[in-house]
Amino acid sequence: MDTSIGALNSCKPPSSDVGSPPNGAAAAIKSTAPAVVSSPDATMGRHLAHRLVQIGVTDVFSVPGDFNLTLLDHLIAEPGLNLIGCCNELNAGYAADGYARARGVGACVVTFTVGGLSVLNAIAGAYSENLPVVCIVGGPNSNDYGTNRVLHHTIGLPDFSQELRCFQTVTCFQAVVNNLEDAHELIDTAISTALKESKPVYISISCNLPAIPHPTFSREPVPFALSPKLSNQMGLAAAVEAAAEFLNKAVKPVMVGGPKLRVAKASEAFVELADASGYAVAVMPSAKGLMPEHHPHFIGTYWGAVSTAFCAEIVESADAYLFAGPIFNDYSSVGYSLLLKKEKAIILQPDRVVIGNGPAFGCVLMKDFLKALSKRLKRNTTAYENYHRIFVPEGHPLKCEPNEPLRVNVLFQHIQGMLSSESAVIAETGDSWFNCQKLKLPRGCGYEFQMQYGSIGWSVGATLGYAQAVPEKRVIACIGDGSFQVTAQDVSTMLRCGQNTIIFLINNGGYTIEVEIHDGPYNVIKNWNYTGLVEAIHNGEGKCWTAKVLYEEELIEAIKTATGPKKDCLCFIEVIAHKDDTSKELLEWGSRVSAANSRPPNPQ
Ligand SMILES: Cc1ncc(C[n+]2csc(CCOP(=O)(O)OP(=O)(O)O)c2C)c(N)n1
Ligand SMILES: [Mg+2]
Repeated sequence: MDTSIGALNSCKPPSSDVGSPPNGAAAAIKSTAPAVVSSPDATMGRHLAHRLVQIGVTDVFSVPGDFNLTLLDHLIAEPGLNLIGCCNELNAGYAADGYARARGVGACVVTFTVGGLSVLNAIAGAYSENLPVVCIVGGPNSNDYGTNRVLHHTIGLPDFSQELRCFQTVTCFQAVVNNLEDAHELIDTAISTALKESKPVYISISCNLPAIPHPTFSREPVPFALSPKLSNQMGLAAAVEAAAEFLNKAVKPVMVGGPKLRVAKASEAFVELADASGYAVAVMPSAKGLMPEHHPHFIGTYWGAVSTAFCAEIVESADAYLFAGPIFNDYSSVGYSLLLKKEKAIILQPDRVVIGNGPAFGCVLMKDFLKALSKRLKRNTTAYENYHRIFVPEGHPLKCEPNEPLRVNVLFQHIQGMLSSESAVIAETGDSWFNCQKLKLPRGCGYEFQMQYGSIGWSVGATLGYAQAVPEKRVIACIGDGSFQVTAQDVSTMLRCGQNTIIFLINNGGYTIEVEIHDGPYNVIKNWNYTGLVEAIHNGEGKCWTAKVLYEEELIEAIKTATGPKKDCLCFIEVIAHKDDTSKELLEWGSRVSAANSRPPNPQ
């Protein structure tokens, strides 16, 4: 690949026009609550609770600690808000991430430093995926600021800024609320900035302030009216003109959707362009789920050498490609091995268009650009027709023999059969990335994974949060044994919340994805009795069903039970797989990533 393409990614905060809740929560607040708040109730805690509900957060994931207890009292007093206690802060943060993916915004509440530094990794992940997560931390008593006291939960230095400094690089705004005078302003600025920039924010709230009335909180929060970002109309016209000229002279142009379609809120406009142009349409792996796969011109996942069948051939042989919101990192570029040429590419970022080696246009919103371009392109179905002509359907894995151990390909064939508009797939980092990538998503089926940050264990918390945000969907989580060992505890919270997720735990005895990049004894993990662990967590409380499967017949039976008599239960199916039973894509990808990782230093 022309590696310079990766460098075109814009780091600018994406635009957004959010600010109203997805579920009408603001309307509920407005109609039931009087505008004036009685003075004892005019507290920061109540204001924050109201604001959260108003923007669409009806569930907050938290771990209590003495610095946040008073604040939690106010959150639980809010009728529209459900406080969900998690087993640890990392999972609370991942849950807020999963929730934000489904609802558009999420929130978590933790305690000073010990909680803050634990949730940090999840917040960094949310930053990498452009998710607005409001991370609230109960902080020191306001009187302690400016003193040289040493507080508990710190590293023993009279410095309260350590946590704040850690959050500075993984959030787009930080509010340290240690007096009531500017609390209203700081809280509202933080929350509205998260929504506008689609990034996490940090709010630290002194532990002694949430319950004290203050005149700034004497009225119900007025719902945000966030000014939408607008395109520069002249820039838009010029960009569309240049792009239309570029694409209309191409013989077999294609379109490829990237992960920033989400933050640009441009998925619909992308489909509109696909409909109008007739171009073949692919998605990057990290954009799976952002483009309907039942679209008549959909040709699969473009991922260089590990693309779905015939997709790379069509993309890489095109004479022009439009990439909407791509991130070309070392993983998505399969160790920098994509065969793309910058001069053939139009690269769209949420507010920027770059055409080939030529002009660039700023302040042009992706969705405006796509909509305007769809009116200017000549219809050209050549690439799709070529794809259709050369396409040979993938062979289906053979059925396992009666006593043959279950193969991963066969497992995913059965998972494919479970998908519908009422389900959502959560794919953990590991070989599940590759296996889930090949699932064909029916209309309306959700799909989430964390490809940019790729933090193992993310899927357990994210599944908890996603399922809480979309109770009408049945979540199917595919999690490797190594990843599950990181965050397993919060199956407990799923049970507490009465969720009916189906977890496929793929027990292949280790870190198989790492084995394919670089093997060593460190990639073997201690085998657990995973169903036994989940039974122990269940402990007779909540609805839980577990099964351990070694053979295809057992898998079929387990799926039948999970989707039949146990459909209201959290179903945990441990699948025993051979340690070397991997997707073929992982084998190819692993060797290319390994080659990229082991490039020798350049001569000095
Ligand atoms: C927090 C974190 N630590 C370490 C890694 C490195 N890592 C990437 S994948 C992986 C192993 C995943 O193993 P498993 O979940 O069993 O999946 P498999 O590849 O076996 O399917 C590890 C350790 C990571 N991505 N994130
Ligand atoms: Mg594994």
